[in-house]
Amino acid sequence: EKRYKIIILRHGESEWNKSNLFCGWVDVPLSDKGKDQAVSTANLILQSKENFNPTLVFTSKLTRSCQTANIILEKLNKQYLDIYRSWRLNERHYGKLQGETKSVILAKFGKEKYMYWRRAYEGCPPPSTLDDKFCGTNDERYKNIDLEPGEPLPVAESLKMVVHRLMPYFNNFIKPKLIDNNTILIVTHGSVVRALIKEVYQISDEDIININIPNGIPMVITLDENFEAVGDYFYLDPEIAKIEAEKVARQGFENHHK
Ligand code: DG2
Repeated sequence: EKRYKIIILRHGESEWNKSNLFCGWVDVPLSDKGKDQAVSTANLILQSKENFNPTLVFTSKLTRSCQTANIILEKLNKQYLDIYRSWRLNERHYGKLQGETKSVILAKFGKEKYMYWRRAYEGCPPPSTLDDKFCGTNDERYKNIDLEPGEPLPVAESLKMVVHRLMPYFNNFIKPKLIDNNTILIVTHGSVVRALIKEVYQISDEDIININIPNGIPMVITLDENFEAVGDYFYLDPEIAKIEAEKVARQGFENHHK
């Protein structure tokens, strides 16, 4: 039978992942470690027994995702592949938290609120404003983009809001492309990976809270010809993915003065 493969990943470590800042729509580049992670990502794809052959690429409009995809394609010797970039694959807009240090927000608002904003399905951070220097939305790359009539660009989003802006793009744009391109590569962000697997695997609002996405480790989603999930998703390096996902979960809680 026909099987479609989606190789999806969160970009490599960004400068702000490294310094534990809420990033969202702020356009921060990869750290040196993030660039190395992108090379490792490509090696995982090349070394996989499944002989993955991605023929089309999707990224967000944010530099850290574009950079990661470019490095992967260079390593795969596939720099000629077409790339589609959409704001619908952008990280969740983190509202007023963008530019703030995670441990500071945790100390100021407490664990419950901090984890609600980071991980609850309906947890929406306080909104930013278009004149905030860290808002990110008011940038030329978001002029003339695909918006439904009356659909505003976000100034704060919950994971649920990401699902709502992502799924029309996945269903109406990505799925038809899967028919001609058996295997695609999507380089995106933590919240977008969570949003997509929540929908594809019908993960409950409670269970999605505990899912953290590591930087730069490819995850494989297999769909049948009706775009239904076949088996579970898996990481190409499950051991490292588990260790790194636990670190993401602990972000903000670690003691920096040790
Ligand atoms: C991180 C996720 O997004 O932060 O916006 O700070 O995937 O673009 O690095 P990404 C951010 P957490 O939700 O894990 O705190």
